[in-house]
Amino acid sequence: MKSELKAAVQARGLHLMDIHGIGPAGAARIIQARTLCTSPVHRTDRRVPRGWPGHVDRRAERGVGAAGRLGLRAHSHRVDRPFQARAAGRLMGRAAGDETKVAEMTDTTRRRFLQYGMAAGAALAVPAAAGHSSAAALIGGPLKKFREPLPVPGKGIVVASPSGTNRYSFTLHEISRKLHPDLPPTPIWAYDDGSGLAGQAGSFGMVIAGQSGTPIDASYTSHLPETYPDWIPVDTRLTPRGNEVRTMAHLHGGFVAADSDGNPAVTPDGFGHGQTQHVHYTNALPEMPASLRWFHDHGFGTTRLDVFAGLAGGYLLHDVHDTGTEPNPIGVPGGAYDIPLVIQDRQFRRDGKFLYPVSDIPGVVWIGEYFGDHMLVNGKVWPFLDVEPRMYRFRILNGCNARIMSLHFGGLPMWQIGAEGGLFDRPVRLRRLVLASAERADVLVDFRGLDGRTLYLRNSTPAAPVSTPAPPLPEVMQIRVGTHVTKPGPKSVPPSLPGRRAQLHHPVRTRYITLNEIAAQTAKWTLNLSGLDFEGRPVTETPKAGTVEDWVYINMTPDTHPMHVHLVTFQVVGRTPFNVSAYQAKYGGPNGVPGGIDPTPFVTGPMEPPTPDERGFKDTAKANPGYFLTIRAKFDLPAGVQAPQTYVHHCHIVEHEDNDMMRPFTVTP
Ligand SMILES: [Cu+2]
Repeated sequence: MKSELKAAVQARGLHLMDIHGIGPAGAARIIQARTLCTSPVHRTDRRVPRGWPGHVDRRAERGVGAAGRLGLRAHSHRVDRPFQARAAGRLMGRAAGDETKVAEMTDTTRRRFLQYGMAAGAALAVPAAAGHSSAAALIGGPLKKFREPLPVPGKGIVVASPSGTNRYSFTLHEISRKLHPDLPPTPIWAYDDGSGLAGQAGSFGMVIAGQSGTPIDASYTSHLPETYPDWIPVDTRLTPRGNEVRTMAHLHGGFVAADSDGNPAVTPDGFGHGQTQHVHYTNALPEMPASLRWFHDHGFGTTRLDVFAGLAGGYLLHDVHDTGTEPNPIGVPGGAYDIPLVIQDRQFRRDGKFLYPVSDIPGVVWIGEYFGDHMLVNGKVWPFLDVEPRMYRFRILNGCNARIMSLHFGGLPMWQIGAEGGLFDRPVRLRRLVLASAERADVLVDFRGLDGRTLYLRNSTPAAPVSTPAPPLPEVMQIRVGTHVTKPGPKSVPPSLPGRRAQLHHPVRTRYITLNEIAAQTAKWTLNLSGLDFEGRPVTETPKAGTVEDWVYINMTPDTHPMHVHLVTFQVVGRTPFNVSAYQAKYGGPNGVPGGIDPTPFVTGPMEPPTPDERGFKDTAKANPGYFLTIRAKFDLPAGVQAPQTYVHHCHIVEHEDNDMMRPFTVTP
């Protein structure tokens, strides 16, 4: 075993000490985990089934028959342990505080913690009660905080230059940047607008600024390597072409034709080295008003890795009301006082590379969730921001793979003026902002009267019923309030806004979609929607173009899942508590509870209305454990786009999405 370890170390170009902040014992654990994963099993060859857009039959050339594929795809008949045991363990732990939390944890949660702790450790003190000593052996600590300024558009974040009128030509390639003064340069994957990215300071470095109502054509040409480098651990059971890099840009929140969406139901193989993806972004109104959307990679089975590697950018739309300038006609801060905050957690190796741990389950590389022990904002580790004592607008995006954050400015009030789908009709006052992966909030914060003070943007564990296995990572960013005001800006928060309250009517149909986790902690660990994996046929969600539907996401797991629907923005109707165990007992099967079964007979209380921050249209919403989430959307297609069009909906914990908590849906004529 020792010589195998050594060989694995050499094969992967690793050194026992090359992981930032950990000692040899921790490193050995990681390398051991990697060693166990050098011969991944091919669970499937992934492609789109016959009859779907994008289907190509390659069985003959690969010599893989349908039967063989089905055999490999067969799910375990072992059903995950009952909901209550795990949820209760989680809740008890949370109530009792961090120390007992680990002791009370169920195996699932403990393993997730240790997975994180092995590599990171510093943020966690795992007590001996957990039965593992490796975390205690970890040494070192996280990097020093608040050493570098926050990159902002035009200063550290590149505002994309068009290559023609309303046209952008991006290349994807690997660059490296120092994300912290004490780290060696970190290799990252980036979208290059042709500028060469000299203006990119960190790992998040690009924003497209567009105008609502004006379409944009874009192309993405891959200059990435043909195969994944050692720091990006692919689980080839989940990918269409093994270790080949196959990327695909998706405009998150885009109202676009299916073939411009960047989704794996249309283009399962994605785009490889030298290939170009061409897209047309409508920016159509009313679907795409002034707002922060984002574009990021959506490679089939590798979204978590490609986004982790850096393939994400901002997509900022302005319109005649919300110009982004100062003075802004809607009475909110603009210009240099309108700042995107893209928050992402990461782990680092000692050589500066991002670290993505691998599973310690034999044959498995994929892990259930990726949590970092360093917080990056706009691509820099724990930055600081100098502000003037006046009002600011922050457009906050949770760009983490899996972390759900409860953000606050140390008790300062926040006024939320919009969410994923654009501005609200009026501001909403908040003290905390709970954002799951891909959720966004447009907020005003007033620093008047705080001259000379140092404040912090902090993160805490979200309150129930939100549930996440994320280890704590409390600090996000430092805010240094100066004493001089260059431009005074708005004096008060505007009483109303030219945005929309989400209020849709007359759903023609209700669809019931279950969220299941199967065979956790085994080699057959997967998650699914409605008991079907991504390739499972037929396409079960088939809304008719132009109609309104209610979709009910029924959470059978102990964790919160942020559910994202492509194409549409939606109204959160509410969340209803129900008896998960009874529903599971009556309808559960080897792949969880199938879809289509109304859980109403199992409700245990009234529907809870949307939270204040869910006032407007959203494209991602939290499905909490113990509840079913009802959303309502109008399934329009862009002008000139004919049904049928196939998109996807999925959990935006990208690890879950990559391991099948994703399904196609087809907008039908
Ligand atoms: Cu999920």
